[in-house]
Amino acid sequence: MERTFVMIKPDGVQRGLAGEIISRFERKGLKIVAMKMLWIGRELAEQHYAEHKEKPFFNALIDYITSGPVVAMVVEGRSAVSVVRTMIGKTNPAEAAPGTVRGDLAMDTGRNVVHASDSLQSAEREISLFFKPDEIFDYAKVDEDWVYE
Ligand code: YYY
Ligand code: MG
Repeated sequence: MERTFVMIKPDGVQRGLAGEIISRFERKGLKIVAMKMLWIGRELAEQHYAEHKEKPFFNALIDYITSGPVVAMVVEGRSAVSVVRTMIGKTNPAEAAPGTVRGDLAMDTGRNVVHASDSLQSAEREISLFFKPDEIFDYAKVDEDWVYE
């Protein structure tokens, strides 16, 4: 099983979409193994988006992601990194397919409601930025035999 990092961004929280987005992952059969609401400071935001430090949109991105509370999660499942990336859709919501979170719920790249790790390596890095090991739970879910053969 893989673990990936998912975050409902400030616009997702402000627009009351947290439940809708969490529901999609639950209904898919993914397991939420950690979750919390937090208000990210600039330092954590800059670490999280370190790969984009030199990009023209970096400052706006940091302003946006620190503009209100977010909901951070660790989501577990078979091929969870790629499954969740497929479910959230392309970075630009105008190009994201219908049926994806961004395709259904957003309009603008700078307000694309959700983050998910883009590789196993990013997932490990991002999970450790946001969660201590004892905030991530190992537990059996009753429907596991009905989700996986
Ligand atoms: O992983 P993902 O969120 O789909 O896109 P990234 O290329 O990692 O960019 C992170 C974040 O930066 C994106 O969700 C919105 C913002 N952004 C932007 O504002 N303008 C761009 N041209 C590209 C990305
Ligand atoms: Mg990314």
